Amino acid sequence: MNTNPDHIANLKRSITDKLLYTVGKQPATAQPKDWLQATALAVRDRLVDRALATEQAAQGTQVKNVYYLSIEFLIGRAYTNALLALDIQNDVAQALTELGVDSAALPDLEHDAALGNGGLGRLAACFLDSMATLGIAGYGYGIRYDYGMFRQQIVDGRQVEAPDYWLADGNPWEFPRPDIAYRVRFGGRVEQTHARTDWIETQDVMATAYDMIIPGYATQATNTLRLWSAKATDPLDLPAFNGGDYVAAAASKNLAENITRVLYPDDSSSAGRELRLRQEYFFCSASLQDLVGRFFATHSDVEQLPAHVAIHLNDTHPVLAIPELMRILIDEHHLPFAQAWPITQQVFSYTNHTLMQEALETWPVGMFDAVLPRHLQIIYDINTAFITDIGNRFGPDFDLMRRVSIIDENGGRRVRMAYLAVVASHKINGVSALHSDLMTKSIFADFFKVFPDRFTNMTNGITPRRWLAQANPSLSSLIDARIGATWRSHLDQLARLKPLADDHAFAEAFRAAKLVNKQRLADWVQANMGLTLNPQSLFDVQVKRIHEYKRQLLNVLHVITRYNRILANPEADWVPRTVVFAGKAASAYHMAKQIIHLINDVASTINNDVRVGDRLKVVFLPNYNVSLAEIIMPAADLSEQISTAGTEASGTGNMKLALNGALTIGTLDGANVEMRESVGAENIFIFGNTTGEVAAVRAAGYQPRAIYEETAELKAVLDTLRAGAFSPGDAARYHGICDALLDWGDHYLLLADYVSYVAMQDQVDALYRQPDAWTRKAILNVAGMGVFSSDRTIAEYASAIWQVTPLKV
Ligand code: 26Q
Repeated sequence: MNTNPDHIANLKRSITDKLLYTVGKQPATAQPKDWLQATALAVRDRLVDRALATEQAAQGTQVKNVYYLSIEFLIGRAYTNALLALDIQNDVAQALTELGVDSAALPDLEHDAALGNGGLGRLAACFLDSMATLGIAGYGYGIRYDYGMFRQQIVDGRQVEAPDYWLADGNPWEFPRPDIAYRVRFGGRVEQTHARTDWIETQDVMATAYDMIIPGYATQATNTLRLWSAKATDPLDLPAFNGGDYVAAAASKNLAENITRVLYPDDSSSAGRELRLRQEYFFCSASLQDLVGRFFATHSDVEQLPAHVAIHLNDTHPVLAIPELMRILIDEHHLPFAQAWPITQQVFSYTNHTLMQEALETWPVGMFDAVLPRHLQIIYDINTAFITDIGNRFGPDFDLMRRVSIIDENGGRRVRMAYLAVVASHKINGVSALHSDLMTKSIFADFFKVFPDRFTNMTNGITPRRWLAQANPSLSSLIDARIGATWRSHLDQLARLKPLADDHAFAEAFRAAKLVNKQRLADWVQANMGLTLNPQSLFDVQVKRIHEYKRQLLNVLHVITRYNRILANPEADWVPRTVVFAGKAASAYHMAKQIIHLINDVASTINNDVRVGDRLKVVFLPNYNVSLAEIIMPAADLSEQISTAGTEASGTGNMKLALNGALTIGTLDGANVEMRESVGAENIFIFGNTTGEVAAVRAAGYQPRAIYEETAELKAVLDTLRAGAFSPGDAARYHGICDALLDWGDHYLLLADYVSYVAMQDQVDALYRQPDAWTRKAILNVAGMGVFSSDRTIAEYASAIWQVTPLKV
């Protein structure tokens, strides 16, 4: 990371060249944005050199390619990440300084690529980073949305959605490939003549490719993320245009191109919208045409496909890739079904990310037939072959056949996408040990009996490059000074920090680094919200999508409890706390939006109550995204991971926070279970009902109102909420929330966990009063997080699922 005069001279020349000849600006008049654009392009050239080297290394070799299909890639910013990968942060900073530019101001001018909702999309981005770093020949395939995840504004305490114009200043990181374009067909009808099947009279849209280079760390290797954008087949509807109706002519073009206009901002319910189905097929079809074409460019024997191609389905959103491959093999390469099917099964694998019924994708057969008639036929054929096989193996168990059928015949007929994924994949994995276990006992219990060997676990991970090296320079340099710098690509080396937990000087420096990061967040809040935070207070952080199962509301119940206690006993020795929330609600999710409103109402009540003073502050940070997460994660003392046991598949924010030295307060849910094992049970605050206890509580006839009646503090909290203490002039505002907890069954068992949660929060305070003991545990958390690198996760996928070996560049 030392600066090199030759490099700096070269960089200065390429940056000014880009500024002049590509951006078209003079140094004297260029704005910071222009300099960012020019610098990004200069940096990109260096990535291109690496991409070409990677391509050359792969040439002629018969490596197996991994294709990671995901409808979301939540990448965030690329600039700082590219500098880190190329190890030229200091050179670029120096070059810009010599050019008279404030280099520190540039990163924040870049728009986030927010092409995802949350955990699933961010996981895909971490996986690309790790595949490149490990030298796995991989491609990401997804959608280039014109508008990514909406921008969240908070107006009068409520979430208001605004469009995300992420491409407004252009995107220096993408390479448009107008020559790489595929026709994607929709609708029409299927004509069967003898041995031939024709799908005809379709409405077509072109998919055009945009590539992004994904650099690996400490390697020359790069991978490609190929995103598809919809383009009308004809520039304009010519008959309409010639008939004089210019507007109609342009409208049909818009209709086709609407397919990739916007990301669905919903991560929790399958609304069954036809445009969503079209998005899914659009990117699956383009990706399959592309990769099958790449295979046949160098091979002629289709039986060799599974030896050279692994296709991974990130949840069910890309499941249409299965019937699409079958269609290509049968209709275009004239394979019989019985030959195409085993090839397909060897190629595909599938990750499940949720057990929640309402998030499982199913499509009405009628809609499916109208949009993809040929694929529906193929799915029927797959289902028939599968059910016949079940009959042969298990006898005429018609109830089992009905239960596992890809077509749900209960009520309106629907295609069950998860079942299609399971039937067509040779491996199916969950994303944490607990989740993978529950998966085989709940939604896939019947399939687990039928295909026990297909099911496996791949515990999630996060990239240490973005989530420690990049986001937390102060802690990173401290770690470097003690154990060297190679943890960036060998995160298990963090275990070498364990002995330092008792090293006084290290602990002091660790605390100082945390304080720097807390000050940085406080500065952000001051600048963006005009609110002053005390960096000496305990920063208690819950940042994630807003959802009932994640129980932000339980956190709020604790905040109000604490508020009531402070008012009752202001002179007690309070540990000052700042409770930080951030996260977006799906735009149609009423209860989640109510929770945001409540957090903001509680925040303004408490923050403006002079009796509280510095003892408690509450803040809801607007527009949570990857870039904001990079500021929040390093600043947290306490990480809230408090979902009802059995509901959070893994969580990855839990890993980011602990890696940055936060202690976790959490339930035994998702990857929290494995985090407890790694960091030691004495270094994590676990509370609440376990999965088994949750089931028992429900089975015994859960009575939240009884808990309310017998828990005086809880009763006081809900009574003040109902009385309108946080919504002056609108007492009814939170009656719905109170009713959901007391009268509608408290589906996520907040009240059942309330007492143990609040008691555990008292223990958190007690520990925070002992800075040495706290810091010791925080260091042991960092030291124990090595296993949660996405490099480990991807190495496991590579050997156990994809059967690929890294390629050395
Ligand atoms: C489905 C149909 C229609 C519209 C939208 C969707 C949709 C989109 C996104 C459904 C779900 C998602 C995203 C799910 C998700 O982010 N799941 C999270 O995945 C993480 C990575 O494995 C886990 O850590 C989290 O526990 C899990 O909630």
